Amino acid sequence: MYEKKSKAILVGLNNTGKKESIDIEISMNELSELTKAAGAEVLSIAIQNRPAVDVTYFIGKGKVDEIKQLCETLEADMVIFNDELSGSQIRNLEETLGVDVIDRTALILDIFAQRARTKEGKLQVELAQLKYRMPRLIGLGRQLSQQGAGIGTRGPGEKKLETDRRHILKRIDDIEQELKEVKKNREVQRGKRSKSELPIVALVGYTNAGKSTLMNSLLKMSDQYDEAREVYAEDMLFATLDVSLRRLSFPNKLDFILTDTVGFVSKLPHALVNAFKATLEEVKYADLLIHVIDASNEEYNLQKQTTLDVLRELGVENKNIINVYNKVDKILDGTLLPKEENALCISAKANKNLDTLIEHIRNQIGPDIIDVHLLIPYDKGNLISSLHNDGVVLGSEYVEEGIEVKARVEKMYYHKYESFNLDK
Ligand SMILES: Nc1nc2c(ncn2[C@@H]2O[C@H](COP(=O)(O)OP(=O)(O)OP(=O)(O)O)[C@@H](O)[C@H]2O)c(=O)[nH]1
Ligand SMILES: [Mg+2]
Repeated sequence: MYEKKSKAILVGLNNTGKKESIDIEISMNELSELTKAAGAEVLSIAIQNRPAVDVTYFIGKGKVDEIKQLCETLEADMVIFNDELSGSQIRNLEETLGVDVIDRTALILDIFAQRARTKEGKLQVELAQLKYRMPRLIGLGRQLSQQGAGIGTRGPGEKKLETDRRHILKRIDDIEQELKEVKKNREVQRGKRSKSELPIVALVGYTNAGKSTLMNSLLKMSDQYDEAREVYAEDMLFATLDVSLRRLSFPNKLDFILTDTVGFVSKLPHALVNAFKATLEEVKYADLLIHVIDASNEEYNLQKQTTLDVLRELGVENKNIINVYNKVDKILDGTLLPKEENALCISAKANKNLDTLIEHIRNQIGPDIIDVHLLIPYDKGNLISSLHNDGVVLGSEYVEEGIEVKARVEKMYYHKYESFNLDK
């Protein structure tokens, strides 16, 4: 790893025309979280109000001079821009400021480069990085000439990134070939899985919303719990990069595959979304999506919208979705949350309302017919006759506490009998 922690000044452009913009503030806060996730320290945040982008410096020259001063005073060694810069803007800014300059995209790519673990993940990140670099080679002179260059120049697995255009093109080609192979493999796996005909439920949502925590909690409640099957969940952006699939079974034949995957963030670089399309394909094949929303985050509406935008980009916005408002243990007044159809409030960490979530999942993908083993008390004898209408009675026996019945009921009527089910 790098011995010295980079110290960064963040710069954002507010071109909304309004003097104060909440959007830019939210966006800068997020940039600050991303910077920390990459392992750097945020010294200061600067915003320029300006109607249009400056071709040479992205922001106005006066502001550049101001930031140069700030860099010297605070001893910053890096400036991070909230928007994508061109190669020549990077070069001009670095020449004037005398420190490394990177943009939001390079920052996100850097976090991904640090986190990628599987071969596929690493290849996807490297591909996205190379595609980002190709048109910017001219601007990356300073960073690449430095020893032990930091954020924005590392490749997955600490590999030094290519700097020669011809080599880059060759490498892009090689990676694309390799990814094709990986994809073939994945299709074979998927083929096998679809033969088993288990429905697929995919967790989606903003990064840090609690997807992996929810996966672990559901795993614990299922019949197949084993600590070794837990996935990594941590309080940091992009804790998960690779897809994990786990088979879960619950009583009454609710059997499905749950997938956990990379979270989203606003302005997710295009190159990255493209590179991760193969990974995200798991979402495409899902029968049901669970959209995990961090209800304790003030910006949850914006985060929700961002997730929906990425889903649209992937062409999966029309799937059945259950919205789960997570982390309700952290908020004081859950009643303020929106009342929507197909939505519920849960706490993945404190195991709140997960039973209800499982029933929601059952309603969407569970078997249409449920096998039941009931013990109906004698004073509820009328249920036996309604059972004949709602399903098929397979056998019954009179015992001391009531009538024991084995039957098959249609899912839509199951709620009437649920509390008498001995197998529950
Ligand atoms: N208080 C509280 N914290 C939660 C809850 N669910 C998750 N967290 C915490 O939120 C943080 C992020 O959780 P993860 O499960 O890693 O989130 P994720 O959506 O998988 O995030 P990425 O993989 O980074 O996209 C962890 O510190 C969790 O412990 C919850 O219901 N309540
Ligand atoms: Mg995760």
